[in-house]
This record gives sequence, C-alpha cells and structure tokens, in this order.
Amino acid sequence: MSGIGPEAAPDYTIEQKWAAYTEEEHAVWRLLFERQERLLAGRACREYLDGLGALGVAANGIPDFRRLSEILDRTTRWRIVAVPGLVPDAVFFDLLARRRFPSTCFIRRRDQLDYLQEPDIFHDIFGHVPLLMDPVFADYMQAYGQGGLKARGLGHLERLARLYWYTVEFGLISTSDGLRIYGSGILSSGSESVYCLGDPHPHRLVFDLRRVMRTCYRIDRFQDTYFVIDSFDQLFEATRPDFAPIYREVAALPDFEPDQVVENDQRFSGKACSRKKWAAAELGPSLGRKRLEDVR
Ligand code: HBI
Ligand code: FE
Repeated sequence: MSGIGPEAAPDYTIEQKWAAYTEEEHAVWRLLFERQERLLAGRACREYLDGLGALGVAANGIPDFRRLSEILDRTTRWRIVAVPGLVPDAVFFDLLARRRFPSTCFIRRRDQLDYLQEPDIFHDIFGHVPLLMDPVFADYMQAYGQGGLKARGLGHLERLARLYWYTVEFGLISTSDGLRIYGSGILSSGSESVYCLGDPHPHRLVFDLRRVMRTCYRIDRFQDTYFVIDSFDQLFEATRPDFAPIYREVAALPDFEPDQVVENDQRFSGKACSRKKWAAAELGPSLGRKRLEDVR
C-alpha cells in the first residue's frame, strides 16, 4: 500500500483540503467533465445522469466533498470520505458497510487524461458517486461492503471482487431506450464509454452471478466481456442470497478467461446502442486505450 501518509487516521481517512486545489487541477476536471458530459448523453443510464444533476457535480471545478456529502446524506444516507489512494480491502469494505464512500483526492495530470492504473478523484467522484443517489444502488453498495468482509473471512475475496468489477466498475444495463452504462470505470473513461456500447469486439452477456464470479478480468485495457443487468432491483436480488454455498460451488468449477464465451452463455440480444453516430470505422480496428482517445 503506497502513499499512506502520517496524517491518515486509523481508518485511512484524510482531509480533502479543497481550498488547496490549483487552477490547473480544476482545469483538468473541467476538461474531463465536459468531454464525458458530451459522450454520456444517450450512453449513461438515467439513474446515473439524474444523480449527477441532483448532486450538482459540474464543469466548474473539483467538487468539495463536504457539499456532496450533505446532499448524499439527505438522500440515501451515504457520505464521502477522503482517502490517500487504494486502501486495504478490509478498510474499503468496512467503509462501504458503514455507507462511507472512500474517494481519492488527487486528479490525474493533463497528459494522463484517459488512462490511470489507480483511481483518482475524477473516477471516484464523477464515476461512482452519482449512482449512490439511487436508493437501490445505494443499498447494493452497502451490501457489497458487508459481503466483502464475509468473503474475506471465507477466503473467496477474488470471486467477490469479480462481481464488483463486472457490476460497479464495468456494468451495463438494459433499458427501454437501449443498452446503457452504469459502471464507473466506463463512465469516467472517454474511450471506453464509446467502445463498450458500439464496438463489435467485446462480448455482452446477460448477467449471471455464478458466471461473473468465474470470470477473470484485466485491469490494463478495455474489457473483452461486459455483463448486462435488467435493473438495479435485479442486481440487488441476485446478490441477496448467502454467498457461502455459491462460493464453494463456483470454486469447484474452472474459471473463464476474460474473452472466453461458451455454449451455455446467454448473449445480450437487445439493441446495443441507439446512437446512430456510432460506426466501427470511426475508431479504427482494435485500438488500445490511448489511441482510441486520440481519435475522439
Ligand atoms: N480502495 N480507494 C479504494 N478504491 C477502491 O476501489 C478499492 C480500494 N481498495 C480495495 C479495492 N478497491 C478492491 O480490492 C475491491 O474492489 C475488491
Ligand atoms: Fe472504481
């Protein structure tokens, strides 16, 4: 664990020190915000866009956690706490279980606009926090924290981490208007928010808890497979049962590679993207993150 300074409390929380952000840092936020706002109309799910609006997360600069926490607390009883970077799993889950969302404070540099290995404040706040305004998703995140502490005790953390990855970070949702994004890893990425809906390469499979728990993931490039839920209610219900017997069942079966699809898999067959604008040619053949961004 890097970057944990002496100022961190035992639960790893620090102060955001909002007044200390520089004009350049606010300018990077504005750049990222304006780009995503344009891309996410017609691509992000309604619940996310509503949350973003209600929180007043906007282009004018890096938001103050105190202001966001007040609105969140009133709406779904969540709060944001500042952390110095990735925190240990147990700390992370414990915060979620107490309806505290850990957000980093630093913002990426202008030359790293589209790709970072570690979360920054744009990913954490712009990507994650708006959905915490949705009552069902808010409960799902808390349940995830509680489940994380339990999974850790049972030695099945990896399987639960896959669930987080393929839902909270990279999930897609089917709506009457077509496929939409709710995963924060996508919402905070310019190029992946276009790729995940419109590119012919990735598989889009109907969400299945056991299938997700068996699927490895890559953190260093676009996803090969996305899982599609019907609603946050469905997600919450699917993850309500006791996972202990499911972990045992799944542990006895082989894992899936990120790009692997087998006969039993159910592909999502709905309309993938309602934006006519999309054309594979627009982005060229199988580009990496960096190059995709260059052409947007
Ligand atoms: N810490 N700040 C932060 N943000 C995360 O998303 C995070 C973390 N620590 C652990 C962790 N995620 C993961 O291991 C879990 O998603 C499984
Ligand atoms: Fe994240």
